[in-house]
Amino acid sequence: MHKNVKLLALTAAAGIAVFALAQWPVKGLFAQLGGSSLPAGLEAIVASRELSPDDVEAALKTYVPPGSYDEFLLFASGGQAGNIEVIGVPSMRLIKNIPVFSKDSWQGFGIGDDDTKRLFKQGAAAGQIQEWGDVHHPALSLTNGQYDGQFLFANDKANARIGVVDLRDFKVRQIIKNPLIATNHCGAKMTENSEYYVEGAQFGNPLPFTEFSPMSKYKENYRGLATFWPFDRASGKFVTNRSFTIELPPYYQDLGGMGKKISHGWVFINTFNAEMATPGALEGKPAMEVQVSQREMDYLHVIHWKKAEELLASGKLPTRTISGMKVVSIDQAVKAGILYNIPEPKSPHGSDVTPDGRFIVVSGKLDPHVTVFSFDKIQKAIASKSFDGKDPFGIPIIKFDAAVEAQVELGLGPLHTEFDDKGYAYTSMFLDSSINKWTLEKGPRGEKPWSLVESLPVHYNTGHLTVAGGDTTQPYGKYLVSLNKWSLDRALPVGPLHPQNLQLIDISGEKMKLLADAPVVGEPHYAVMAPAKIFKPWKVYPEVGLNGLTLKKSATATAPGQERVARNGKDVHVYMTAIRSRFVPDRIDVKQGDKVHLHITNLDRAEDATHGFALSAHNINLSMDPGLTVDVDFVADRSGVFPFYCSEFCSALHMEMMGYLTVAKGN
Ligand code: K7E
Ligand code: CUA
Repeated sequence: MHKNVKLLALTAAAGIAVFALAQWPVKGLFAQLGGSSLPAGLEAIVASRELSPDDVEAALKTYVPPGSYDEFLLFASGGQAGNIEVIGVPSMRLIKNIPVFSKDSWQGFGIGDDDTKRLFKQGAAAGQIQEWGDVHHPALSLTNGQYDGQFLFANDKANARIGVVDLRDFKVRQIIKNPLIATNHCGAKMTENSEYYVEGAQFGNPLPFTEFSPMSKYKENYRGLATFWPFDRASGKFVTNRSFTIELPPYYQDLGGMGKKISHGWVFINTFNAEMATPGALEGKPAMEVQVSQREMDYLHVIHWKKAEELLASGKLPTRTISGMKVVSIDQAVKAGILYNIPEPKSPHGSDVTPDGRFIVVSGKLDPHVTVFSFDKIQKAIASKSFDGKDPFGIPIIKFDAAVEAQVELGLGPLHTEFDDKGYAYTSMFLDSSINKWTLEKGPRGEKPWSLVESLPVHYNTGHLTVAGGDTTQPYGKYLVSLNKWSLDRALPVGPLHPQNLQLIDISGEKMKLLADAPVVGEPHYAVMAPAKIFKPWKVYPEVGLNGLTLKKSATATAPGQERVARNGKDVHVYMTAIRSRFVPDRIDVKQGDKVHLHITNLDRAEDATHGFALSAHNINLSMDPGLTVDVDFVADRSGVFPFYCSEFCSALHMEMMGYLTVAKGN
């Protein structure tokens, strides 16, 4: 069956080639396949759909026959939708949504269950539960600088939080909130062996942000920072009480490039607003966009975190505790030789380290070049104290000329850079709406070093791009996805809010080739892409009665035959099981004012036998994957009769999988 499909596709390609020979200028694939005969019908399809040879080639390259799988998985940030979308490549089909900071009623995430309540509580900001997030930078866990398929991390720019997704079940296990800062950005990058997740602030604020200080004291009292959160692979969690933070000036810390191989132990975080401007439009101040673009240069922070870690371990680096966080002051960081600045051109954004760790590529949004710094030169400049004075906070400024390796003119609005397996670099050009391919120190096909090779238009205003493994020590290459901010005419009109547009680009050949448009939900920022085969997710949970958050046997798991209702004063505990196609018990009779604790165990062991639990008029929908025990608490505060039912169509008798909650009037 499978073989036949492939055979058909091949014959189709061959056949189309003949047709193409007759109709269009002959190119690539068609030239190679010419001479075969065209199966009946295919010629008509190509003609009626008005497909060009390029279209047909793209179709054949992206077509994944029914029942077959994609080669890569793309984890794309859903931006202010607060989620991560898992997309198959090359088909660009949405395979899964992972809710991280925002609710998702399909997965019963945040729709009443105790586990999400606990998670959201971990992620409370200034004491308030936040039910959404702004995901910018997903990151995969690394072993020796390469994706290991175990964990996925995502930052929430809006609330300076980080979520950990366990890739055994593609679910969030932990949300941490940085108590010092309101917003983050540079995060979502892991060190080479997932030792630390590095979180940088975005907008300056007093430390902590919950202390008021007037804007007029911005320079004195506002700060930025970089927090190093140690990740413990065994527990799959951040060990928050072992974190350390390096205080930074109140420039806006933006993206960070993580050192690799020879530069392992260092992180390179760019900043903007070295002007330290503050808003005040009504007081006659120019707009922030004007104030923040005054200077020719901002600063790239160069941080030796490995040395900080060592000095902290031996007690040689003084810290103070703020809001429970261990903070190294700017002064101490400078004194210890772990913090430097390098000037970087106008409105910097991306900071990306080459796979060999030798170069750091920085893009200034308002500079037509990308600037390439050499790690080796930075080391030499530090050793020889090749400094250009200090910034207002006493941080030594490494001489630009001493650190720069090359400036490559690419065009307008360069943002982010990634690398392929052949030695090319690719930069997203926001203003030019293109992906620009360029050479590093060697042109893989003999091109000039440090030079633009090719520019491919994208639609439109690309933000990030991602190459498969493009931020690791060993990129896979083959595919590149451009994550575009505007879509304009790229999708059928569906009202004034357009879908955002991802575009799949084939980078395996000499020329880049646009293969597909893929509209997505939410604002796409960064994405990471890895071969599907590195992931080994469970098909069902390994045992029955697991708690979905701890993955340990739940204290409230209920074995078949053990279903019961236990009343303790006003607390009513219901130990329920779900199995195709019934709930036991299927009637819950309580009095108004009772506190109901439902504990539902899905006893099914079959793959995909998920049950739901939707309770009318109580804002509750649970999702119980096979093996899970899910808990929910609520007060039966209104009298009445409330049906509950399974909200996953699980069997032929799914419609009958129901019950009633009856609430008698209290007195
Ligand atoms: Cu360029 Cu927040 Cu990564 Cu968006 S950031 S594009
Ligand atoms: Cu269980 Cu439908």
